Amino acid sequence: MRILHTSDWHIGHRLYERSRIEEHRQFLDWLLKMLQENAVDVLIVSGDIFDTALPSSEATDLYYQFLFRLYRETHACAVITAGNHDSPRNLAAPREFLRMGRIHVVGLAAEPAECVFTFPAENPSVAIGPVPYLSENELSHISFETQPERAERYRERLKEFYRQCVDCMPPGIPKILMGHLFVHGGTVGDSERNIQIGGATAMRVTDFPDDATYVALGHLHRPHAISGTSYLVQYAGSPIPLRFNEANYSKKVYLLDVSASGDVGVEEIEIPVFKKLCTVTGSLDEVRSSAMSAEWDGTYIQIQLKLEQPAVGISDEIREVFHRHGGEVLSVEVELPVQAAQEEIPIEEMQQPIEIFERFYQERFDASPDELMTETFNELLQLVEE
Ligand SMILES: [Mn+2]
Repeated sequence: MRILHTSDWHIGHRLYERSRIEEHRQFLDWLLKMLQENAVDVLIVSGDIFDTALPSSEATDLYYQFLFRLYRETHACAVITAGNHDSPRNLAAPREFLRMGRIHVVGLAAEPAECVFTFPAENPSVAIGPVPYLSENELSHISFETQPERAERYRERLKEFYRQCVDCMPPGIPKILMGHLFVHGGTVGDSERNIQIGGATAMRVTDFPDDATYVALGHLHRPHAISGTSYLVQYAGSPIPLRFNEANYSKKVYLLDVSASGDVGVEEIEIPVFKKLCTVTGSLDEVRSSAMSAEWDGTYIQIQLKLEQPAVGISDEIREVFHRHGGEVLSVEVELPVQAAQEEIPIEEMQQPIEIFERFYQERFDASPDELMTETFNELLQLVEE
């Protein structure tokens, strides 16, 4: 059984007001070719199909055109879940209709049994558990519950949900679970909205059932695996960089070869770069000279400019010089010298949270925290530790 795992398409995304629709169009064309060339049986997309809950007609059109071509030009089925960016109701609204085209969409899931699909229809050789993003807001309200208690309750609920989902699957066949959530140990960028790192919306990798075969995650935008289980648990990442700092690693999809006995072969397929994103850092002279010394055709550029003092009109000048060389500057960030030199202390050298707090306070407010402040911090710390 060949399964292709991808996630976090974020169709309709804009970067500094620039539409990314052409990049998404090229990605989906490329994906279709991959599905054909590799004779993929099931495409799984682990959430964040769209960038917003109410995507534009252009974004919606591109998505449904892709699904139509998937149906007509490949023999693949698809399993698609909602992520935290999607409206689960809107995404799943046409599900009965899409089912006729071998496309299964799960938006909201009240019951684990709703998250079980088997392929092929006759004589299934793999079960897929498309668990969508489950909002913490769906937890019933408990008065006087602390945030850590709530986070723990959420985690228990997810764990139980996955357990029951696997229990609903036919025995003896490989079990592929999907999820759109933060798993402890994951590498976080800055474009994944609405995750409370290390707090709520987080699971431990060992919370997934022992008898899973593979966990196909979405939510974090860098493709990477989380260690700690006997089977693979990995994020596919977003197919296009959603921020400049996502442009310095390759984007991927995972092609899985799942044998009847549950062995999983994984091939990482690198996604081509459809639009170059580049960050240029340096002094004004350095930035000017890099504008002139390279080919910038069609590149989106972010400038991190180091200045000795504020300078008026500098960003227009920089935009202009890159523009003359074919590049488009989307953002100019100016970095000015800070008053006091801030030496960096490696985190591992600071044993006590209170030391870190005092240091932070000193740097931020140029004074030591008073007794009340220190006391409050300690109280807070104790709460967190409990
Ligand atoms: Mn995402």
